[in-house]
Amino acid sequence: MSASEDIQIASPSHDELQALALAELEACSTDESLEQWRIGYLGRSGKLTQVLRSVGSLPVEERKAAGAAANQIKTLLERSFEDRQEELLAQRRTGLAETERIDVTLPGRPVSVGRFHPSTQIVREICDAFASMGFQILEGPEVEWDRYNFELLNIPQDHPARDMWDTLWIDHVDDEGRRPMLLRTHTSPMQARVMESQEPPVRVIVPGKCYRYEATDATHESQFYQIEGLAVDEGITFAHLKGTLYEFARRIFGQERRIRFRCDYFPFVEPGVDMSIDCFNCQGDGHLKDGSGCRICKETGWIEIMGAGMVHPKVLAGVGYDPEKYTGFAFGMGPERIAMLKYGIDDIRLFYGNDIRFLRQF
Ligand code: FA5
Repeated sequence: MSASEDIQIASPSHDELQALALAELEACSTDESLEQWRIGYLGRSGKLTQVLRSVGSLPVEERKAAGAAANQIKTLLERSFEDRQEELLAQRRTGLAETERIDVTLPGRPVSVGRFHPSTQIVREICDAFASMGFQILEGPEVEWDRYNFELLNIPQDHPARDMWDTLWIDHVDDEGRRPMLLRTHTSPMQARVMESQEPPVRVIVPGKCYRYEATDATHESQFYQIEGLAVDEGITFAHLKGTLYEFARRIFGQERRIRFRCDYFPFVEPGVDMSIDCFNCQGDGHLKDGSGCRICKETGWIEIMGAGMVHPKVLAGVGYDPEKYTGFAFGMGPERIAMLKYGIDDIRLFYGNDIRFLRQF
């Protein structure tokens, strides 16, 4: 094919080339196809570039018109190419605005934040109440010696009172064939530890885990918290114990609470008592307004919350305090039981059941 046959600038074949180029351009819908189109028409060996190149080989009289016509097409195609590029970009932006649209009016997704375990919360609440009355907060070992858990608390070897605490013993035997270590069954061993390490006046609160070899039920766990209280000084009387626990009960259960002490037996206190508060659910009546029996206090009007008493002189003497000079009071309570009363929880096993639905409520 000769150059003049090939290049017919003003001829219909160039109109066709232009029409074909524009139609193909219109069909390009991706960056890749657009680039292919550009290479195919405007690239170094593109169809239009070839046309332009061949203008030089035309007869002189045709060259000017042919060159002008080819340049016109080139300008048109270049502009069309840019327009199409813009169009595709705009389309993509509109698509993005649709697919990645943010509805600022939607309510936010709740962020799940951690919180303290209900046992920790109630332990802290109780400790705060005593701290504000001037008690110092201390902690002690959970693996304990028989000596502190029992002996120094006036519970010698083979004393029947040991049966009050079903004990988990550590598998270690001493020279006399006895097992001297255990998981503490109460926080009372800290009474002896504190008194051994400091002189009166003593005023401490000891929160901590305790363990008992016990079948679990709605009110008993084999691991649970206790909070111990101890105050020793010259002239401490039972009235101080009553006043302190009265104040505590009112802070935790409300200003209207009444308290009741009844005789109870613990080898390390004399006299020993259990303390109850009047039931906040039925206001001490045993029955609710609709006449139904109160479940919380089992219709008695009273709820037992702790053991307490005046520190036994033998315990004071055992740690080197002079029982003629010093007196003291002590008490021990189960914070989970207190949380159960306060929040109407009917099974203590929920505390260690790891059910997130329960834990989230606190
Ligand atoms: C004692 O452990 C004494 N050390 C308390 C004490 C201290 C008396 C100082 C006098 C002076 P008791 O075994 O009753 O007492 O336990 C005290 C509290 O711990 C109970 O009132 C109860 O709230 C809690 N508790 C006892 N056993 C369990 C258990 N298995 N599960 C959950 N809480 C328990």
